[in-house]
Amino acid sequence: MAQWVMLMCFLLLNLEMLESTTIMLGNYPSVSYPKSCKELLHLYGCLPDGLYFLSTSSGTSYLTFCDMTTDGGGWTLVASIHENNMYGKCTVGDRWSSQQGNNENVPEGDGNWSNKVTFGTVEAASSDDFKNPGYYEIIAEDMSVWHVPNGANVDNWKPSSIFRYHTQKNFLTQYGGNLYNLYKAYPVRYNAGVCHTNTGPSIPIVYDFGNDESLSTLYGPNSKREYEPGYITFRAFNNEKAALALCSGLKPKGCNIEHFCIGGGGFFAEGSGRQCGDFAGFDWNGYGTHSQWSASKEMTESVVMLFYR
Ligand SMILES: *[C@@H]1O[C@H](CO)[C@@H](O)[C@H](O)[C@H]1NC(C)=O
Ligand SMILES: [Ca+2]
Ligand SMILES: [Ca+2]
Repeated sequence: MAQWVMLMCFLLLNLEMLESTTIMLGNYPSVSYPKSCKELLHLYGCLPDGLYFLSTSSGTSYLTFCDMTTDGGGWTLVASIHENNMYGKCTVGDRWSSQQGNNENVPEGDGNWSNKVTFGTVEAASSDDFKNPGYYEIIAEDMSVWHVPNGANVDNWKPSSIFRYHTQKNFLTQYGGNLYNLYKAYPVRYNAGVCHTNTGPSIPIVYDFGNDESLSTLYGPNSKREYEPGYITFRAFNNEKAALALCSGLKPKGCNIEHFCIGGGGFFAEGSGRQCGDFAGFDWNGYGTHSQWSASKEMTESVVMLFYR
């Protein structure tokens, strides 16, 4: 039975690929594409992972990556968080925290977690920050996350991922259907709350590559006693009330979360700015050393890709 489904899928795929060449030929402004990879997959029934055009409700088209196979497929890449310079603390390239220096007067940076500013291109999503209109346009139910080595080619993103997982209980429905709305409710702003009391949602995950143990090879050994693996957590505060946007693969238990959570507001009180940046305090005990609080080199040099379905 499963073999027949696979064969049908394969035949369909080849037919559709022939057809899709004509669609792709003219990317005219009047051409309207589906709004998400999920819609696209529903239209075709079966498609390979890869780059596809999508349209916003106002008719703008954009190219992004669709994961059409994991857990039934239909996952739209909407963002990537890339650390271009761990030594540059809230400087150029820290779009998911602040490019304006560690500054108490800019508690939210420019708020890219909860605004409609877009940046980057899908082809460069493993080499720089990426955010497309899907981030705030698509109304989704679940998320998937990939940690992809910096600079990997599109075809290699999935096979080279060091960690991949997804959620499966439609949690986004409760938070406005996407991160744009979720972060409106849980602002990534310094001093908007305190550790534990004001932690945002922690959602259980299903691993697609990796397991509970992988986390301890990726985040520092001291971090291990500060989290519970098997979750994705949105907006949490550290001991000094710095806001971090996303804790990938875990739920914080302790308050030294800057060593395993990413993104953030514009101010980190501890260490005079040493924790300000897209990957916060991943290098607290040296760059990529994987000793004490420092994340591994593998983790420090991998981009975090966010998908919706
Ligand atoms: C948000 O992204 C824009 C576009 O790249 C950038 O100009 C801005 O500085 C970013 N915000 C922060 C806080 O870095
Ligand atoms: Ca960045
Ligand atoms: Ca940085």
